[in-house]
Amino acid sequence: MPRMTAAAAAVTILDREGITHAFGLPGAAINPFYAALRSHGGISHVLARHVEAASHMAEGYTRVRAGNIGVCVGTSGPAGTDMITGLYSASADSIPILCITGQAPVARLHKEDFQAVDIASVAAPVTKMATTVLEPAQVPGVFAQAFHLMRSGRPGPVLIDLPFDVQLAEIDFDPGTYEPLPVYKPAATRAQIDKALTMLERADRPLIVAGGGIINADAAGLLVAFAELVNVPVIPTLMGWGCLPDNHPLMAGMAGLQTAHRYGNATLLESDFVLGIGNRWANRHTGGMETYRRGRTFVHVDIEPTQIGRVFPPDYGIVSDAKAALERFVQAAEERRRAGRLPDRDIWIKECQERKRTMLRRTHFDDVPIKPQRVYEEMNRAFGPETRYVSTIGLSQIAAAQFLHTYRPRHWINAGQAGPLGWTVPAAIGVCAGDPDATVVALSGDYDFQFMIEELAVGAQFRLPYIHVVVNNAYLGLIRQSQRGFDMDYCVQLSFDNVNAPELGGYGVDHVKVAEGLGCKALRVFEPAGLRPAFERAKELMAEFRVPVVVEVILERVTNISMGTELDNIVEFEDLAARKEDAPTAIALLD
Ligand SMILES: Cc1ncc(C[n+]2csc(CCOP(=O)(O)OP(=O)(O)O)c2C)c(N)n1
Ligand SMILES: [Mg+2]
Repeated sequence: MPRMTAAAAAVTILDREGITHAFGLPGAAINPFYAALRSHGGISHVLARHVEAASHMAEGYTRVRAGNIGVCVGTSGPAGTDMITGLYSASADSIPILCITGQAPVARLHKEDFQAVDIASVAAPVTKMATTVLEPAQVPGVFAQAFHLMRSGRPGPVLIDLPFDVQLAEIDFDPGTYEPLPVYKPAATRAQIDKALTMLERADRPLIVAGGGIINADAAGLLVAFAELVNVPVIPTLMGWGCLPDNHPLMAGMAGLQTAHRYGNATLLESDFVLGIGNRWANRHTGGMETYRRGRTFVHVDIEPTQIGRVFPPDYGIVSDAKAALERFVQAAEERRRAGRLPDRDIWIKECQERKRTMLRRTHFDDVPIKPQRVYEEMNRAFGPETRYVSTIGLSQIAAAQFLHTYRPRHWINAGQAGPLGWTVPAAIGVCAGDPDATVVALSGDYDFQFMIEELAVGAQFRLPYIHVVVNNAYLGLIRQSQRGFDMDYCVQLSFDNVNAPELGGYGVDHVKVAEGLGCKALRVFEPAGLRPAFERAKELMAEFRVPVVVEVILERVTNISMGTELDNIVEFEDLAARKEDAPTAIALLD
C-alpha cells in the first residue's frame, strides 16, 4: 500500500475529484498542505490578498461552469473566520465550495494555542459539513464525504479543518483505486409529474418561476424545451436569470421588490397558477405573502425536501432535482401534446408580451452628472450576449438587474441572498480563472468596490483580465435610499474633498489612481457621451495588457431606484418610458 502524508492524500483526492484550481493563502499551520500541493504540481493556485476574497473567488469559480467546485485554502485562526462570509454566501445561494483550513496540533487544541479557534463550530450553520479531522487515517474518507455532500441534494459548501500534525502524519492510501462516492439526487416520479401537469393544464394564466436550482442542475435547455412545449411564460428568479434568454418570447420578466421588471411583477399578479422549479420563494422575490399568493395555485419542485412548505404551504410539492423533474416534465408534456391535451395559451402569452413591450422604465437621460440608468443602456450597447456579468449588492446591482440583459445561464453571477459587500472583485477573478476566454464584466458601487479593492492586484499578478464598471455616487446608495424611511441621511456619505484629486469635485476616493497603483488600467467617465468610448477603450486595454480594467463612472449623487415592499406597490422615482427613445435598449420596444 502506498504511504504518504495525509496532506498528500488530500491533494491526490482533490485531483481525483476533478479539482484543477485553488484560491488561498498560506500560513504556518497549513504549510504541510501547501507542501503537498507543491509536490503534486497539478493544481494551479491563485494567491489572494485577503482570505475572505479567496472564499469569494471559489464561489465565482464554481458558478462559471456546471460541475466546477471552487476550493479555498487558509491557515488556522483568522483565515478560517475570514472565510465564514464566503461559506455563508455559498450556502445561502446553494453553491458548493470546499474550504480547507490549517489548525493547531491535536494535542494543543484545548490549550488556547496560538490561532487555534474551533472553526468547525463557527462554520457549522453555514456549511453542509464542517469538521476538524483528528485522526489522520480519516482524511481520505472525510474528503470523499465532502465531495459527496457538496454534490448531493441541495448543493452547498463544506469546511475541512486539518490540524498541523494530522496533515504531516503518514497514512496508507491507494490513489489508484480511489473512487468518488455516488451522488444522491432525488427525482420526481411520473405520477408526481402527471399530477403537476394536470394542475397546470387546468389553469388559465399559468407561469413557471425558474430558480437557480435549474442552473445548478445544468437544466436550462430542458426548462426552455418544457416552457415551449406547454407554451407557458417564465419568470426567472434573480438566481435563475439567464435560464432562458431575455429576448425569448416566453421570458416574462423578473418579479420582486427590487431586482425586477415592471412587466414581470404585473404578469405575476395577473397569473392564476405558478409552477416553481428550483426556487425558494425568497422574500425579495415574493414581497408580502398575501399579495404574492392571492388567487393563485402553487406547485413547488425542489431538491431539498425541507424546502417544501418552508415559506408557505404550496398546493402541491415535489421533491426532485430540477433536471430530473424537467426531463420527466418534457416527456410527459410531449405525450400530452401528441394526445392534443395541451390548452392553447396564445391570448395569455400575447398579454404578457404586451406588458413586456409597454411597461418600461426610462433609461435615456443626458444629465451630467450621469444618471445610473444611462450607464446600463450603454452597457447593453457595448457588451454582447456572451458577457458574463458579476455583481453583488447595492443600487448598482438592483438597477443592473432592472436594465441589463442576460441571455445565457451562468452569465449573471450575483451573490443573491447574502449580498456581501466586497464580493464582486474576487468573484470576478474566480470567474476569470474558471473561464479564461470569457468576456467578464463586473459591476460595483463605489463602496462594494472599496471593500476588497486590493484583490485587483491578484487580477494583475495572475493576468486575469476583466472589465470592472464602478458606478460612483459617493454614497452607500441603497442604504441612503432606505434611510428615507427614517427621514435621515446619516453615516452613508462617502464624499470628501480628496486633497490629491481636486478634479473629483468632492467624490472622495480616486479609484483610478488606486486601481493603477494595484497594477490595473483605469478610466474615468463624467459625461454620458463618454461611456461608449470608455467601454470600447477598456476592451482594447484589457486585450493589450491582460489585466483588470476599471471604468469609473461619476454618477448623480442621489438617484432613487424603483423598489417597494409589495409587488403591487413598487415606487417609481423617474418618469416611465413613453417612447422607444426613452428606453432604446429594452428588449421589446415601445412603438
Ligand atoms: C458586508 C456588508 N455590510 C453592509 C451591507 C449593507 N449594504 C448593502 S448595500 C450597501 C451600500 C452599497 O454602496 P455602494 O456599493 O456604493 O452601492 P450603491 O448602493 O451606492 O450603488 C450597504 C452598506 C452589506 N450588504 N454587506
Ligand atoms: Mg455608492
